[in-house]
Amino acid sequence: MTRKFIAAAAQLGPIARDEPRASAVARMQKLLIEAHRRGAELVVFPELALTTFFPRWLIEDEAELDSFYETEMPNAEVQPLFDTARELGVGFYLGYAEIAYENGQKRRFNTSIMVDKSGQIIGKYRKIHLPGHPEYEDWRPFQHLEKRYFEHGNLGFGVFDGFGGKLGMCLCNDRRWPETFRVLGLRGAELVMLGYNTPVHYPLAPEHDHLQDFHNHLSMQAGAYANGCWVIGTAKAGREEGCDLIGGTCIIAPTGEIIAKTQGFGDELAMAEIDLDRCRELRENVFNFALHREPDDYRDICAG
Ligand code: CDV
Repeated sequence: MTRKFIAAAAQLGPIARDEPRASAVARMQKLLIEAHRRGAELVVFPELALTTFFPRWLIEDEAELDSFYETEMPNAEVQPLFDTARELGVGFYLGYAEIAYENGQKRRFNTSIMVDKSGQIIGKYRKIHLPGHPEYEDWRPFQHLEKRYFEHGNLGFGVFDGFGGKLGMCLCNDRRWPETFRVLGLRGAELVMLGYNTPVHYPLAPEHDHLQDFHNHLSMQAGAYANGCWVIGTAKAGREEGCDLIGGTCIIAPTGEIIAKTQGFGDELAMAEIDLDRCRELRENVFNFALHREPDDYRDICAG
């Protein structure tokens, strides 16, 4: 059985604070239709793809904050994307802000889902590495309040069956942590999908601003290579509400090579053929975990 298919990383340009869900969904439908026309069976959208990146503001009114979250998936506003994808037989990854009621508690997560070609949700992930700060900090040119607006994800790094292989997910800051890719790799992930919103300006270390694109690719390419898996990383890019977000959306082969990349900062596709069997080039050789890993010497990693 062939384990090859064409995938698209569907970068979104900026989403304005007052842009309705219907508009963001229509933009994603357009990208998905074009990706299908070019042969794609899988489309990867960004983190928090339905709204602007709202953690850049302190929002104290609960109803206003809630307006950036989804309480159901799919819901009426997102259903058209599910319908188009199902009609065309295209699966997708989608990031969004989730409100979940668990044991009578209202909980907030930065979430992604994986949807198969029949429109069924086959996997869910809740962001584990939440960057930023929990309280308003007036010295910053913009806030990064993910630690205020989201709880630590409680689903672990799941690996799901789909597209003839093993699929993993993560979100944005997770890509900077080798542990993310290693845990997914140990669980057999052959393709890791992730969306990101990464400002060019990092207020804590502005001397690294010119390195944002380098660090983006460095971490994803290292994750792909060291685990012998494909990586698709999709940006929300461009100047969003006065804040510049990097682009650099790309598809990375298990060798660590970027084989497709967007060129600009707007709505744009990067596409490539994914051959899941190419993971064996690494996983049966230099990164044959069973033969060459030395976990007894890695214990500090999990010491907490
Ligand atoms: N959305 C993110 O997780 N952004 C972080 C920024 C704040 C550093 C990132 O790792 O890209």
